[in-house]
This record gives sequence, structure tokens and C-alpha cells, in this order.
Amino acid sequence: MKGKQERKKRAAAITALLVLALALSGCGVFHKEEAAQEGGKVDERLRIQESGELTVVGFSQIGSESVWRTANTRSVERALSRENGYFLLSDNARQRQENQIKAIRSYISQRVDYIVFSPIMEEGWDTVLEEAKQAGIPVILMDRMADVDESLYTTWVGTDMTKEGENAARWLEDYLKRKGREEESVNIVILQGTPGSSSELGRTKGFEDVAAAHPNWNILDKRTGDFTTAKGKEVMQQFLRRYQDIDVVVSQNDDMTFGAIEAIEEAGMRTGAGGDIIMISFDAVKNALEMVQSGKIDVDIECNPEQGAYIDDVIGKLERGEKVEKAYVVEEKVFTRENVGEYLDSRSY
Ligand code: GYE
Repeated sequence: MKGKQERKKRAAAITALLVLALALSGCGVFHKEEAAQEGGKVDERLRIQESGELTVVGFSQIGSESVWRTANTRSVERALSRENGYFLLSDNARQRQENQIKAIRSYISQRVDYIVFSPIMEEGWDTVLEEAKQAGIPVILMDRMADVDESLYTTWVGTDMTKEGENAARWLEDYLKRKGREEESVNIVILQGTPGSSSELGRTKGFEDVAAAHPNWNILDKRTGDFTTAKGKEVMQQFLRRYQDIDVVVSQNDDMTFGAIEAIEEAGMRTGAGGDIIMISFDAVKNALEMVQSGKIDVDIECNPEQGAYIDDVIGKLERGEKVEKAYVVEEKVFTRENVGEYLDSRSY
């Protein structure tokens, strides 16, 4: 992989280009102040790239749609800090794929050392990742996957979303059995995440694969709440209007769960232990774990957002010319009222 020497050579070429660009931008195209500010940032990056003292990483994050996402962004920022030897360029795509593609293109043109990004959905990345490959910039996928040829990325760090979906269904199997309800017919609705994202696809598939073995589990409906509280609430209201007898809500993240619980309570019902509707959630952020403890959420399938340290580790290996795996799967748990107590205090997000 790229060592400091090669980086320096590349930096010299970029300096020449940028001097030209800055000279052109000085020709009355930008306001003076903006140009000076931009110039300042560019100058700093250039100086860093030239000295080779820090590893320059371009990070494209999906957005800030959920508590999980914010924790994930922080984890990356913490791990790829200056003290750890990084110069981090970040972009928040506000849940739009075209913004992510734009950010990645800009990282390519800035000749960063690595691109780290979490693909909002699986499809649609071939062209831009081919461009990164042509430019010789290693791409590290984080959290969600891209449906592309393996040669278009160096490695992926994330969680096993299909297993998360399966774990949700296994918990339900077990729960119904314990309550002696395994023969009863059970009506289920699914609040899905962003359509076509790995988290939506995996969690839906994992759950449905297990559900297929239970002819008495009726999946009444599944619709997207886009991983947000507001949409989760809206979609839950639609479900409640349409279906009289919902037994189980499978909500593919905690933020949608918060919205769904509001909708259910406003309709005069209760979720969780002793309530009317069984509530299954994913992510396991602190607020949700508190609801597991108080009994409003029956089970929360953890998805671990602390992926920054893995990224730092992978980059370290690449910098030393060591081989990396094609995939790193982050470990996670399943939280119920029985075990949540021991984890709640240490939860930082
Ligand atoms: O569950 C959700 C977030 O891709 C695992 O994205 C991630 C999901 C997470 O917005 O809260």
C-alpha cells in the first residue's frame, strides 16, 4: 500500500494543481473572504499531505437520522483524530445517495489516502468506486454494505444484520413458547428502515426466514419509516388505523420504536410486558435500553455503532503493508429485562 514517500510525491503534484486552482479562484470568481477561508483549509490539507505527517481520510457519513448514527459518527471522529495521526475530512450526506457520491468524488479529487464510507443503500456504487480504484485510493466500507465487485473495496467493517433479524425472531419464538402461545395465531407488522439499505434488507430477511417456519405468524404489513422517529410514528399510525389486532411490532431501529410507542399510547394501548402489543426493537441505544428496563420494549437487538477503532486498526495494518481481512464483523448482544441492568450504566450513547 501507500507509504509516506509515495504520498509526498503525489502531494507535490497536487500542490502544483492547487496553486493553479487558487490562482484562478482569485480572478474574481469567489468573494475574497470565502476564497481566503477555503484557501486556508486547502492550505492546511496541502501542508499535511506534503509533509506526510498525518494520514488523510475522507469520511462520507449517511446522515444524522438516528441516535445510533450520531454515535457511529462520534466513534469514527474519536478514532481518526489528530492525536492518533489522522487528518479527517467529513461529510454528512443528509440521507441522500447523490450527496455521498459527490463527497466521494471530491475526496478522490483531493487525493486523500483513504476513503471511509457507509453506503446508504446497497445499489448504485459501481461507477464512483471504480473511479476511486482508478485513482488508487483504498475504500473502507463501514456499517452497511455496497453491492459491488469485491475488487472495488479493500475491506468492510460492520455488523451481521441478517443475524440481528434472526435473533429478533428467535426471541419471539422463545417468548411465545414460554407464554404457551406458540400455537396461537400472531399478527405482526414490520417498521422497516431505509429501503434497500443493508440494515433493512438484512433485518427483514433474517426475521422472515425464521417466520417462514411458523404458519401461525401472519406478517400483516411492512412499510418503511426510514429509520426516523417522525416517520416511525406516522407509519405506526397508519398500521393502527388499518389493522385492528396487531400483536407484535418489529421496528428495525430504536428511533422508529420511539415514534411507534407514541402512536400506540396515543391510541390508548400499551406496549411491552403486560401490555397489548409486543415491541421488538434494534440498535440498543441508552434511551431504548431504559425502556427495556421499564418494560415498554420487550427486546432490543443490539447493533454496535462503535466501529471507529476497527477502522483505525485496519488503516494501521494497511499503512504497515500488512494484509487485512475482507470483512470484520462487530460483536453484539440481545437485551431483555433480565440482562439489561448490567449494561445500562456503561452505555454512553
Ligand atoms: O440501525 C439505524 C441507522 O445501518 C445499522 O442505520 C445501521 C442503521 C441503524 O440509522 O439506527
